[in-house]
Amino acid sequence: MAMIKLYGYPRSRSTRIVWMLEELGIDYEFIKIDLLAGGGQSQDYLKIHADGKVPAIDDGGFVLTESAAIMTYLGDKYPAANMVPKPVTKARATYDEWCFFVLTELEQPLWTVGKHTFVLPEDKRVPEILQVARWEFLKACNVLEKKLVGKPFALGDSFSAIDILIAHTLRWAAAFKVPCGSERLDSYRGDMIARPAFEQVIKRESTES
Ligand SMILES: N[C@@H](CCC(=O)N[C@@H](CS)C(=O)NCC(=O)O)C(=O)O
Repeated sequence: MAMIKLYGYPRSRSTRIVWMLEELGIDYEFIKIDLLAGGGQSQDYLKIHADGKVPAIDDGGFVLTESAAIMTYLGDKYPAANMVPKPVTKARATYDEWCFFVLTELEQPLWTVGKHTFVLPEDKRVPEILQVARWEFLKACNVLEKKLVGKPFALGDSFSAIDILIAHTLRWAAAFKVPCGSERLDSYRGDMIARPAFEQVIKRESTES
């Protein structure tokens, strides 16, 4: 069976997939798309990802993009690791709820801050948006804190792909110097990144840099 190919760039959203693959214990080929050197816009890579972004995977000819979709696909494909609840269950519906919450409520305002401070070309940045985006992020963090009350992990007692999605987003917030305003979320993030699989992520990404 062909090894899964992961198209990524260190410390980007492809880190979520590296983490997922390390938790699953699956061998994979990391193909670095050098975003800073314009690698995403090469004609070859645009055939894999129409917008030239990472992550993307190629699993024996099946190409998939979008970090949360890839994590869910991998969790379904390797169910023994219990990283994604079985399809057509209430647990899966709750998992989907978490995915959409993280991507649309938590990540979205944070990414707005990122885009308007260092990602977009300077002439496209709108500094006035930063204050409201930071406020929206804090509001989402407040909801996240409530959703985690009494639980070590998002889905309850066991670690799942959702924890990767959340911890990765909170780590970005710390790197972007956007406060989450919550000691609980700081300690949750610390607990998640203390996992041995995350140590592997750091090692793998440093060899690919
Ligand atoms: N919604 C996508 C977002 C992917 C995305 O924006 N990736 C960034 C890196 S974190 C990228 O490739 N940016 C390069 C570009 O915008 O050209 C996902 O979650 O996979």
